[in-house]
Amino acid sequence: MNPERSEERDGTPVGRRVFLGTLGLGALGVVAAPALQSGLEGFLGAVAGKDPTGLTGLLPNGGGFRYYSVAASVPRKDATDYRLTIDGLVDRPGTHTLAELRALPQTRLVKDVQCVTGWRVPGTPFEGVRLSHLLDMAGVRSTAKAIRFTCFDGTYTESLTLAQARRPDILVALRMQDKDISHDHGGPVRLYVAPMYFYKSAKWLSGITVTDRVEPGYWERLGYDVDAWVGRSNGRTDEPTS
Ligand SMILES: Nc1nc2c(c(=O)[nH]1)N[C@H]1C(S)=C(S)[C@@H](COP(=O)(O)O)O[C@H]1N2
Ligand SMILES: [Mo]
Repeated sequence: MNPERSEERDGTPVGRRVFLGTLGLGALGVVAAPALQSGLEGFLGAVAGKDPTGLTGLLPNGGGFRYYSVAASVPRKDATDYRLTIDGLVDRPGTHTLAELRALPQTRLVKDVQCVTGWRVPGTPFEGVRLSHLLDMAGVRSTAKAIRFTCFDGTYTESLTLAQARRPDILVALRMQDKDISHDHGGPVRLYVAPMYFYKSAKWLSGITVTDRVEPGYWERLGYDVDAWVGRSNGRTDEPTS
């Protein structure tokens, strides 16, 4: 079945075709076809949300990655409308545009990525601004203990302790696999928490709030460990990534 034909018939927006193309799902046929009416992004979101270990494994993926979103659809943002807000227990709250983030010192790390559901992608370059640098710019207050991350998908959240957030291997990432981060991988800006399971690396990052206590993130409220060290959490024994 040709998805473009069915899109014409269903009147699905053209943007859907771009998304299909990006994921390389054009030949998925029988798996994709029933999903087109409700929208493929919704289908992916539902699958990833209900069974992160299961059906998403059937989908083709670029370079070993699976694309996950717990939101049914996510708006696209680029240099014209992307903003990162930093607020909470800081002396200088504010926002950064993409151009401002690109102008800050960039750090490149190349490490394995490990998802808690089992898949691992070797030696993946991430590049961006150290989270610790952004926190220093904002001036973290002495009462601060933790960070809450929010996303412009409107749903996903993550958390770190302040001590974790100050590690040099945690980035506000602008690039992944030596390219600007694609929409599907959480671009234009995602968090990259090198030493922890990949669910800590919040996609479509839009907010960094400094708080006085850890507030468990989306998956953590559903049972995953808050301290998500690879190989030392979630009952798993994977080789550490950082
Ligand atoms: N906003 C948002 N960030 C997210 C997720 C998500 O569903 N929404 N899934 C997490 C999980 S469980 C994983 S394994 C990775 C997947 O990243 P990828 O889609 O770039 O492979 O993103 C993490 N960050
Ligand atoms: Mo994951």
